[in-house]
Amino acid sequence: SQGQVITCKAAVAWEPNKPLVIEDVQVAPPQAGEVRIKILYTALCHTDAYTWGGKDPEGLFPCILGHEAAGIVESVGEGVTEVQPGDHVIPCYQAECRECKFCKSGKTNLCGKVRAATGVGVMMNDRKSRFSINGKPIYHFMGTSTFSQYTVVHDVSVAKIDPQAPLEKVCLLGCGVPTGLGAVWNTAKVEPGSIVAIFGLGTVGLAVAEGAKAAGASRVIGIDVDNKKFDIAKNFGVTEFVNPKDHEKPIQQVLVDITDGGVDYSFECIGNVSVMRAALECCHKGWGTSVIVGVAASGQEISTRPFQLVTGRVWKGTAFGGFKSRSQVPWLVDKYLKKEIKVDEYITHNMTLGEINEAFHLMHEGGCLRCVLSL
Ligand code: NAD
Ligand code: AHE
Ligand code: ZN
Repeated sequence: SQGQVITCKAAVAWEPNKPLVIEDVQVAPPQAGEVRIKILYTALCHTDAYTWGGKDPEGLFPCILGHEAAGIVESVGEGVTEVQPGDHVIPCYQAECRECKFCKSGKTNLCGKVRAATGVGVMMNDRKSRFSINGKPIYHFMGTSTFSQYTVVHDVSVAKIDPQAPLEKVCLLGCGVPTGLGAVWNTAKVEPGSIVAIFGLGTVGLAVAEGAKAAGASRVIGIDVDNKKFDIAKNFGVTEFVNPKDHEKPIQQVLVDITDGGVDYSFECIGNVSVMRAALECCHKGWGTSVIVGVAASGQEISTRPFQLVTGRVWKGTAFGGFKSRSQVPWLVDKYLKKEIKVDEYITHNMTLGEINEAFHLMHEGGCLRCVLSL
């Protein structure tokens, strides 16, 4: 099939909030600097639901969503040297070219090489999509579009991994788990003995808990509106649970009261701007740092009294946990193979691509962390 158009099944989002439709999609061959991947497994992340829900200012329709996946390289375009057909890979929505101003700064994992194209659903070369249905173009999403049996991505967005790793598990290392671990290890740099608060105990929040435990945090306080989360959260390192609904006082006050003045580090893993404010304001005066991980809807803005920052609290954010994708995803896969990080524990459901709409519904149920679809 190299050099040929492939027709395969993909879940197409025609319009915001309308059920995805499994369509026969034509996937063009990879051009220079591009890689065509046979996707074998993809999970659903809350960000897919956010874009599908019309809340993403970069959301374009019709598109093929999906960004947490694993597969095998089918073919490569001209000039691609780092992967070849047969390689096991994880697509990375945060690219790493190692040449741009961002990559060379040593200060960030963000990469500037292809971001302008991935933000508008096309490929860099010709600013066109490689997906079409009977000649009608379908937009890419986040430079990954993994809800398709075949996808085309930029070579700077492909992490080559150990072929012994089970793809049906390590697909999670494409987003949620690294984001939570990295928020703790790379962005906040939590020290042993720290008090940590985590708002939102989905996959991202639980990975923050796992990272905090590994970093030697003395207390890991999980905050969620769903009581069912606590039993699950204990297995990931959460030591205390607070449900804001059980309290009359603002949640930041509750946390300040139980921590002798506030937490050392807090993480917002929901995407709710009023919770982001609470997460900042529950931090200890003088040094407490709050990391925004959740993605807020279009038009939403954060606010607090500037005095919160004047008195030493720090507000930060993180994308993909600050991990350099092509370099560090293979390292995370190796850590999983050595049983140094969890992955299996976040997978609560397994389904097929054809059941993707049910999988999206499951995301709103407390019992679902990650649902992995086989393609
Ligand atoms: P999820 O839906 O599985 O988890 C969210 C949790 O928040 C749920 O347990 C829910 O009960 C809880 N919650 C909702 N409202 C709450 C409230 N007001 N107070 C307390 N808890 C509340 O989502 P996820 O897949 O874990 O993703 C979490 C967030 O992180 C999303 O916004 C997602 O878009 C974002 N995200 C960001 C990055 C990044 O790189 N920055 C990467 C992955 C995901
Ligand atoms: N498109 C949105 C922002 C979405 C967003 O912030 N995405 C995160 C990853 S979420 C993964 O589940 C991210 O990495 N952002 C950095 C980047 O380069 O996109 C908007 O508001 O426009
Ligand atoms: Zn994600």
